[in-house]
Amino acid sequence: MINRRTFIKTGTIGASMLSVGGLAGACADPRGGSKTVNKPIVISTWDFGVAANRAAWDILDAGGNALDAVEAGVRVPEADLSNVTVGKGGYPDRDGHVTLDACIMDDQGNCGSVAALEFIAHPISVARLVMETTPHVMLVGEGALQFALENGFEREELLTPAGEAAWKAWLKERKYKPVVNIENRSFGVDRLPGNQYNHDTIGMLAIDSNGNCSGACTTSGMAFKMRGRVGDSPIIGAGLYVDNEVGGATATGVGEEVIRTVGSFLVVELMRQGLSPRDACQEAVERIIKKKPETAKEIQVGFLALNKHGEYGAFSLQKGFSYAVCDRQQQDLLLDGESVY
Ligand code: SD4
Repeated sequence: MINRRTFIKTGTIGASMLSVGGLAGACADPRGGSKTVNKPIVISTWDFGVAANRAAWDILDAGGNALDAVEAGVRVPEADLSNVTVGKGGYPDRDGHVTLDACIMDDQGNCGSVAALEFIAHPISVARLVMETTPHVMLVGEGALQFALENGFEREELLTPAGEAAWKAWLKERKYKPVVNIENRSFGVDRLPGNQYNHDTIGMLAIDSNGNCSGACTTSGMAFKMRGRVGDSPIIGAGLYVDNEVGGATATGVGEEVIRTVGSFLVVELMRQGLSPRDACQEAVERIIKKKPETAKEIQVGFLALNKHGEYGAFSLQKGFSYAVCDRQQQDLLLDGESVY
């Protein structure tokens, strides 16, 4: 069954009606003709995407580029201590260590990534530095920390008293079972420490006024994961993928299933074949069900996509996957994507 709940907090139109922005330009349509481009635009996952989009929008609105916008945007939840699974304040792994994953990708196909990074509050900026100053794409663990410190990032404790309390509560039962939609504040789930199982990622995609697309993705991953566990979020093609000819996609939810299907790359390739962002996301979700039908009933995975025309869409396994949109027409739009269950 397809569920659709659409909350428009401000603004006028929903994703299905979207096509043009106030300062639209023309763009070659691979299927022939030319299509109006809705730009600039930024979209991101979950309720906290609204605040993150605002920071990105400030840059886009001033004519800045999409790469700067997505980095600035996702730094907002990274710095938000009330957010228990992105950046500082994120829940730790099962041994009490907060480890962060992030990646970033620009319109030239450049990308950078860090995984299992400790003691650095803004992994997205470290990922960008990996992209821009090293011959590599990905640094992990100790090496990523060393690189960050050598480049002037401050070493700080990321485990907050709230995170520690949640971890100690979790230790009593030691059960690893991610809760569906814990990210969605309007979904009636208490996000405070008593709520033991948490997962949460911000994925953000933007097109700037030059029509160029970039994306960023950052998370502390699944709460109480095994030490050393890395999810989809820092993996290019899984948690995030951008191809400036087509658009971009990002994922949230149980990363193991996203990695198995190379989800974000799949969404972008499906858009290349002509699918709308929403339909491409649906197809990627259905691929997960096809591979693991029983697991898929129990978990959440959501995809969010933006094509070169500035059209966007989302689809998830379970209902309740919210995403935020900001363009010339509406700055604080919060929508709920469709879902399978
Ligand atoms: C992970 N995909 O580490 C992340 C977690 C997440 O919403 O997105 N939660 O698997």
